[in-house]
Amino acid sequence: MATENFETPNEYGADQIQILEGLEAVRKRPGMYIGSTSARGLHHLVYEIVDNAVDEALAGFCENIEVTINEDNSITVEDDGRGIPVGMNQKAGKSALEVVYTVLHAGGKFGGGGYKVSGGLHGVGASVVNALSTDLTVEVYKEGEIYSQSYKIGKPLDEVKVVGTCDPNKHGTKVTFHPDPEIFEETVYDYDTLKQRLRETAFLTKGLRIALTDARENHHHHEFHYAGGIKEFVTYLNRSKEPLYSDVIYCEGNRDGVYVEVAIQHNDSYNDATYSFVNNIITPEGGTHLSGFRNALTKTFNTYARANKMIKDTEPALLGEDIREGMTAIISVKIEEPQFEGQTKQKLGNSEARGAVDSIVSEQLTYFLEQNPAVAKSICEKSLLAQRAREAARKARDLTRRKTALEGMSLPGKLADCSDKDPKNCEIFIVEGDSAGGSAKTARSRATQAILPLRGKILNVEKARLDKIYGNAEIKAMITAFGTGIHEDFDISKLRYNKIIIMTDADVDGAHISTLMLTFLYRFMPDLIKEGHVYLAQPPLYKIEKNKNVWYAYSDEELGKILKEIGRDGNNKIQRYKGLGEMDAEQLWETTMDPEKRILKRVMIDEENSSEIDVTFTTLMGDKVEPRREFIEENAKYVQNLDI
Ligand code: 0RA
Repeated sequence: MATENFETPNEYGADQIQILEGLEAVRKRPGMYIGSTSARGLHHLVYEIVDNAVDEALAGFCENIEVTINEDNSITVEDDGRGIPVGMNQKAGKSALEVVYTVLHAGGKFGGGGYKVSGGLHGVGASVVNALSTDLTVEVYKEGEIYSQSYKIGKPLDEVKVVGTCDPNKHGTKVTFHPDPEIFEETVYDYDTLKQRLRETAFLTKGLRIALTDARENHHHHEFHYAGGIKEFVTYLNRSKEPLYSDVIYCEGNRDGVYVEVAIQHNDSYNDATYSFVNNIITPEGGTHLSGFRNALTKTFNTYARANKMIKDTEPALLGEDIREGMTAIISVKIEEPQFEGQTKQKLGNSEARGAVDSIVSEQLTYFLEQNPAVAKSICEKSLLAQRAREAARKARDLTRRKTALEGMSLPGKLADCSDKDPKNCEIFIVEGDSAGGSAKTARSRATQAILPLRGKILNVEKARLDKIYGNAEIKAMITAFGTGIHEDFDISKLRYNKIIIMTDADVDGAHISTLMLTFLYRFMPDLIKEGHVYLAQPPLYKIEKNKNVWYAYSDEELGKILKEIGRDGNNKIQRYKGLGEMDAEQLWETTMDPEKRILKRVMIDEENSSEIDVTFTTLMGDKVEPRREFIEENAKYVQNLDI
């Protein structure tokens, strides 16, 4: 079975052959083990190793984890846990350390209850990381001695040996690995990506200190340590919003083998920002823990509001969504054997989690509301306002529904639709301003390109309730043009255009309008973004003319490059475009709309970072000035380049 990568040295027994087959399977299908071989998979290697150390922290033996991006883009993770066992594993006939690093799924299955919890594929990935690294070295500090073993592409170079001595009080594990460039499309680590994930891990593991250092030229360093755990997570998520009350509501308990933690704080926005986790892994599709939480929340607030005469007997109950309006919450459960369900395995299935979260939250939230009547009152009042707004929105929506039924789904008057009726071929440009809209209508390829001009700034949906949103003309025009409906009516199969292209001026106002558009799409039709239908057009920043030749530059670097090539002298006239309106129809077509020549940026959502995305939108759209400035500096983050 030997291949190029796994030449078997002499005297390999059946055990070893199995191990090599295991590791070879990992190299053949890396995606099955770490999701992908893109930048995301590259970063997953770090999470696999860190998660092992976090498991040691959850077991109560590790307080510090240090992650370093080394100068050569290798990674070092050191923890101060008990150290991976180095003694002989009887069954395998070799050191337990070697088993952990060479046998697929070895983690947690040895050491007699060493691991209490472990998340699905997580916490067992040391051998996977090893198989996908050109070089890996692990050191274990125990009782004054340093044990070590090194590997190449997962294959041990020698036995586990003592390689030196250390302070007898020192204990822990240190791993350094070099991701294999033959496996990964990208081998340069992104500091901010690791920073965000490690911060989240620290929030979810209260008391644990995680340090991140970048030893490459920029020398960044951050430390994350939250004694309050998810309580501080909620404060952090609400950092650019106005909290409705100062306390963070916190519930914690153990039931039926499920450890439950919940933190809640309402703010002045209208969105539900609830994030659920199982064993520190985010569950974007929720599951039993989330439904237990929602049930407890709805029941407890209705009981309280009725008991305190805030809702009369004859009045309807609050719905869950009323209570969740403007609520930030974290649900974190730890379970020994989590079962993940759904197509993407992102939904918790364990039924005991539903009951555990429901009963712990019901009991402790009831107590909290009794002890904090002022907080209880402010949440109930906000929920009652939400209930009224919901009723008004329903009426507004029923009205438009009835209208469209009568009028046969008439398209907005300002829309210049395309003639091709197959959505696969079609795209719609949402254009800022009537004048640019006019040029775009002249320029477009009539068969496949539709144009919808919008007047001025569109409504900021972060700051408006549903009834107002449904009444807004620009928003109604977009909803009818796209054809999908929104929220619970949303149906992507009705989408009338394969590409929705936002085309705004290349200036601050244009960026603001794009963000308002994206906010609307993210809040009301997130699947359009998730499924990759939303793009940003890239108009050029400069036009360069010389001797009747014309060049366009889309960035300052490109301008420099063009000028260098054609020679900078008195004969070129450089024009800086301030807006789309400065281009005539032909120029707009050539530079921005022609599918053969244009550049589009596709807007993407990183599901694993959804809590950060939510903050991004509220930061930009919220009232506080300082966080907004920071965002604008960083704003390329959620937009990925796509050249067409
Ligand atoms: C099982 C048992 C023991 C330690 C560990 C696991 C352990 C695993 C990892 C993975 C990364 N860091 C770790 N630190 C500890 C206890 C071993 C003993 O008491 O000798």
